[in-house]
Amino acid sequence: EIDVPESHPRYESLLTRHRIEHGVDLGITSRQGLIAQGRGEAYDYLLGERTTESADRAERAAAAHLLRADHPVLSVNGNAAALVPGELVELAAATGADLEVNLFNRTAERMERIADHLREHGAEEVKGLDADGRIPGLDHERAKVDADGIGDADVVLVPLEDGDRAEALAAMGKTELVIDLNPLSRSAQTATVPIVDNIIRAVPGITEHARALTDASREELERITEEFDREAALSAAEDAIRSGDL
Ligand code: PTJ
Repeated sequence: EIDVPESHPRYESLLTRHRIEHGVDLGITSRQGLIAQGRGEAYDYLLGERTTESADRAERAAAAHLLRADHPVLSVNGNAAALVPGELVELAAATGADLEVNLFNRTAERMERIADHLREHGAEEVKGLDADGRIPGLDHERAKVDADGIGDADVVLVPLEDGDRAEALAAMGKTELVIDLNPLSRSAQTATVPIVDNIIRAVPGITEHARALTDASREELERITEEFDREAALSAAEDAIRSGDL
């Protein structure tokens, strides 16, 4: 593991970097994933490397959507798999969601390695390898999904998504929960629930809310999802960045 004292002011950030680097070494994370992480870190720094109150509300709304869904699916790419594999397995268990590997830079080898990595972290079933469904309006590789996975889902959690695919999934009428530290990114802008938080904190945050809401009535879950204000969440994130109030 990594030799950084926990008291180091940038401990979490250094640990995260190490996980991403390790992900590249394991053939899970793409080299572009390193660049994406750097971009995310810059926003996280500006947000004070914390879950804002507004992001916490978004995490609660995301949990309510997952619990309400007929068929929720958590989409997993190379960065998510390297950073929060066990946490994604826990969220899937807490909400009854499927896990599906869906890659921007898709290769058969990375698909297999990510699926294995999730299984090593406790996943029973991992979707994405059949690739017998398609997202309309996208070029070939990124469009591949499982017909009985994302293809059939009504609610999809897409962490660190690229804008085109986020838009195409939204165009299919799916409820999209997006984790992205950049509130101005197209994926955050098109999401039903934009969660502007580091995936490292966001996934355990959604799980915690899902556990607290396990016994909530259908009406209560509906109220939470309906009361969520996506525009307010996006402007709160932008305000937090601009205020420089670290
Ligand atoms: O594994 P693959 O092949 O599917 O590729 C995945 C990446 C992430 C490389 C690919 O989807 C990509 O290039 O994404 P982008 O366009 O760089 O977008 C990534 C977004 O995620 C950016 O807006 C970043 O700010 C954000 N981001 C990066 N790291 C984190 C993050 N958001 C939350 N938590 C992070 N740790």
